[in-house]
Amino acid sequence: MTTDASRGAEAPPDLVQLLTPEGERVEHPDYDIDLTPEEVRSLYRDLVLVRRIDLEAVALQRQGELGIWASLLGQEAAQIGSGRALTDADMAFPTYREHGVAWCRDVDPVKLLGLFRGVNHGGWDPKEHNFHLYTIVIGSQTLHAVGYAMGIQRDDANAATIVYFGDGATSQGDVNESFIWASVFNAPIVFFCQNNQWAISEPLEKQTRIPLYRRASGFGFPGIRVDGNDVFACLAVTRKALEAARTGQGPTLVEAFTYRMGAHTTTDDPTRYRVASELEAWKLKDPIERVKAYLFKNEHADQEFFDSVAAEADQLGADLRRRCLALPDPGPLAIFDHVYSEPHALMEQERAQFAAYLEGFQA
Ligand SMILES: Cc1ncc(C[n+]2csc(CCOP(=O)(O)OP(=O)(O)O)c2C)c(N)n1
Ligand SMILES: [Mg+2]
Repeated sequence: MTTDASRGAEAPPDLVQLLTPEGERVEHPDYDIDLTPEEVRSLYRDLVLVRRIDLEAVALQRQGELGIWASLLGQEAAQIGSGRALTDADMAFPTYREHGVAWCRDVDPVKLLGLFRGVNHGGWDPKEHNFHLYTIVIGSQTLHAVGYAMGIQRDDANAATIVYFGDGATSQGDVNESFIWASVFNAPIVFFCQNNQWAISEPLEKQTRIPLYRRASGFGFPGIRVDGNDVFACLAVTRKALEAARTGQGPTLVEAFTYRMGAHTTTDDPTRYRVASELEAWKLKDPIERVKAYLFKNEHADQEFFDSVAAEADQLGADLRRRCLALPDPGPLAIFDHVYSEPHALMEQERAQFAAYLEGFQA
């Protein structure tokens, strides 16, 4: 079966791109962006550091220090571009792979590791960062996000909501229901779909016969496909969609066309279901290399800059490792914390019962 949502090296024609894989800047009539050299260097630094966090986490899992890890390798630009488009007042709802967005929301990466190490039950305070907890139940966060968006709409807040989900999630009922609610209530939300071409071992053509962004028109709001490996384009497109949401123009579906370069998680082996040439073709579209090429070509950064970012990444990796290994195991009663935001009679009762049970071992 063929599909126009090609997974290969060919870029689909309807893709918003502002920076080619070779690092050439291109103009787009609807998506203008004016970035200073310093802003581009800052985006480059973000991309490199989140890739390093991810690499260190994969290594920690391989050494038995994390239970599992869902790698973002290849999706850095989609996450940094969209994450840097958010204002402090905006609210983001992630899946389980949005480590780059977490970075943009100032969530300490060791908190992500704690979750995957199984030493905490949530990770961070969503209110503190305007970044919701990771969600494993595919697509369910889209409904939470629409509810939140309808809330800020009623509060008349100058804010928008963004919700992240994958290509596979678009087949879930929850996601389609959330599209309907957002559409008919004109909710201030951006649906940010990272189409990384795979849902574990299921390829994109098992989810859709048409490009995913075109689904939006059936629900009554705009859809746009952006080069998910182009941090400039992801920033520009998300910024515009968030601004539309904030100014009463309702939802937008952004399909970030990208590729999951690693395994689905560390428990998966993609060599069993996809061919090596596909990965090789996508390596040529690496989201970091094109920004590096752009900075070099335009003499916006010298070798000293690239060396200093690499050194910072090494230091971050080492620091994360040290802090991960030092994370304390929680006491068994911690499982009852934060279940509800306020004291709850049933929780108190269950906590007391479990405490009494544990005391039985201490004779
Ligand atoms: C409701 C539900 N069904 C099935 C699963 C098992 N599952 C975990 S990840 C995944 C694939 C998700 O693919 P996609 O939405 O493309 O996101 P990606 O992992 O590629 O980022 C599935 C089926 C789940 N977690 N929740
Ligand atoms: Mg996917």
